[in-house]
Amino acid sequence: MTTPSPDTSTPDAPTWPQEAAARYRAAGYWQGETFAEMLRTRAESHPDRIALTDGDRHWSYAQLHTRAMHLAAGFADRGIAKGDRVVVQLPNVAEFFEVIFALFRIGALPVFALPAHRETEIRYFCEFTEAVAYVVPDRHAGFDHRDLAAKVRAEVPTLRHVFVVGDPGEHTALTDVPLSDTDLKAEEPTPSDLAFLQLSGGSTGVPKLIPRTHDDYIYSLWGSNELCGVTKDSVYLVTLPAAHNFPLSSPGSLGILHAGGRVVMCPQPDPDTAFPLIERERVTITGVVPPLALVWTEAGATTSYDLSSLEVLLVGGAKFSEAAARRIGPALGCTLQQVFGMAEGLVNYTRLDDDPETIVTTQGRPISADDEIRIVDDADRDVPEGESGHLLTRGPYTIRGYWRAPEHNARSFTADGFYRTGDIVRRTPTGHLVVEGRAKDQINRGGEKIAPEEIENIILGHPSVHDVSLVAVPDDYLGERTLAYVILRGDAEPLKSVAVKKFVREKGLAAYKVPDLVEFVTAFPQTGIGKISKKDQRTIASAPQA
Ligand code: AMP
Ligand code: DBH
Repeated sequence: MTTPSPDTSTPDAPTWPQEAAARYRAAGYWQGETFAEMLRTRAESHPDRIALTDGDRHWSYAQLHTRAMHLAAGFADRGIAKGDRVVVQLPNVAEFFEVIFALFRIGALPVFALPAHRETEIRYFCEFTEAVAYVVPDRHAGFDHRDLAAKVRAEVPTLRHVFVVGDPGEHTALTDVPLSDTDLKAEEPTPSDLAFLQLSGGSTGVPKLIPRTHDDYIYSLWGSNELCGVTKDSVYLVTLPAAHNFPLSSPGSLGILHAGGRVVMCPQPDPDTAFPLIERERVTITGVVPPLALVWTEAGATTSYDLSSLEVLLVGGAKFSEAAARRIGPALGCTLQQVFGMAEGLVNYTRLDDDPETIVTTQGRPISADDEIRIVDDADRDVPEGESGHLLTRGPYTIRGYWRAPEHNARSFTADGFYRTGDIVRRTPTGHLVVEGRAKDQINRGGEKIAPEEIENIILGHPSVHDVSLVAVPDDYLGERTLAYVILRGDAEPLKSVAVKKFVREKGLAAYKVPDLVEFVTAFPQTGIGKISKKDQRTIASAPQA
C-alpha cells in the first residue's frame, strides 16, 4: 500500500492530497469558482431572468443576489465570520437560498439540518459544530421551531443568534438582519475552502458531518447538469426537502442556478401539491425517492393536470424496483433517470440516452471519468468483474474524511483515500452499477436513512429495557421499515409497543426514526463469536408468519 502524499488537510478534516488536487484542477473539474462568484456572475449576465419561484413570489437572479448580499452584510455586522458554523433548518422556501448564499459569501458554513429534525438532532448539531447561529421557520408542519430554538439556545453557549423566517417571537426576524450597505469588507472564501457541512445518513450513534468545498461541489453540479440535460431553460421542482444532498445537487436547485435556470419550491411532495405546480410553472425536471415515485405513478395515470412539460424524473435515495421503474414512462410521460448518490460525494446516473433496459435495471454510472470505483471482498481484494462486493470510491468530489471524526475516518476510508460506501454493488459490462445490498448497519426507510445505533442508544435509556436491536424489515411501499427487538429486564413490568414508540418520540427525534414495529423477545440470535446477529433477526422478521 502506498503512503498517502502530504495533503492540504485542515485540523477539522482531511482533504485531497496536493497531487490529486492539482490533477483535478488541471483536468478542469475544479474551476476555481466559489458559490458567491457563481451567483454574482449569473446575476450580472442575466439579471432579470427568474431564479426562484415560491408561491406567488418570483425572485430574479439580480434580486436573489441583492437579497443575499444585503443579508451577508447583516450577518457580518452581527459578528458572523468566515469559518463560523450556522445550523440552517428551513423548509422549501425561497429564503433558504437567500440564507445559504449570504453565508457562502461570508465563508460561514451552513450545517444542513432537515425540517424533520427535532431537539436531539439539533442540539447535537449546534453543540458538535459549536454553531454561532441557528436559522428556523416560525412554524412548519404543525411544529413551532421557535420553542425548540429557545431551548437549544439556553443549552448551547456558543449559539448567539436565532434567526426566524416569519414571526420571530422572542428571536430575531430574518427580515431585520439585512443591511443595504453591501460594501462587505468580510474576506471572501477561496474555492478550496469548505462551503458547508452536509449530513450523513450514518451508521453510528451520532450523525457524521460531511465537509464539502466550493470547488468539489460545484463540479458535481455542472457534471450533473451535463448528464441530466439541464440548461438555462430548465425548471426544477424542489420536491424533497431542499437541504438534502439529492435535491440540492443531483442536479438539484444549485445545479439549476449554476445553469441559469429556474427553481420552483414545492411545499409538500404529494401529487395534489406537486402536480398543479408542474402544470402552472411548466416544470421540466425534478427528483423523488422511490415511495414518492410510486405515489406519483399511481396518481399520474388518472390525473387531470397537464404534466407534459416534465421531461426527466430522477428517482434515487434508495433502491428503485425494476417493476416500479417500468411504470414511470407510461404513467408520467417523462424519461426516468435513476440516481445512486451519497452526500459524501460519488453520484451515479443512468444516462438519458441509455437503452430503456439499462435505465430500469441499473442505478447508473459515475458522473466523472475520474471517479475511481473499486468493488472488493471483505479483505479489500478486488472481486472478479461482474461479481458483487463492497463499493469503494475516490474522486474529484468525494470527501477524504468526515469533519472532526478521526476515529470514524480510520474506519470509513482506506489508507489511500477511498471512501467505504457500505453499499454492495456489481458492475455491468457497460460500467453501470447495480445496488445489490448494504454492508453498513443502516436502515434505508424510503430514502430516509436511520442509524440503528442512534435509536438503540435511546431505547436503552428506558428503565425497563435490558437490551434492544433495531433491524430493517421489508416493506412494499417504503422498501424497508424499522423493527425494534426488545429484551425487558427480568424484574420489569410488561411493556406495550406503543410505550416504546412514545418513549422515543418524547426524546425529541425526527418522526421517521420512531420504530415502526416493536417486538418483545427473551433473547437475540447470536453469531459464532457471540455478537447479535442482525442478519438472523432480519431473516426471522421477514419470514412469513405461521
Ligand atoms: P448518505 O451517505 O446519507 O448520503 O446516503 C447515501 C446512501 O443512500 C448510499 O450509500 C446508498 O446506501 C443509498 N442510496 C442512494 N441512492 C440509492 C439508489 N438509487 N439505490 C440504492 N441505494 C441508494
Ligand atoms: O441518498 C442520497 O444521499 C442521495 C441520493 C441521490 C444523494 O446524496 C444524491 C443523489 O446526491
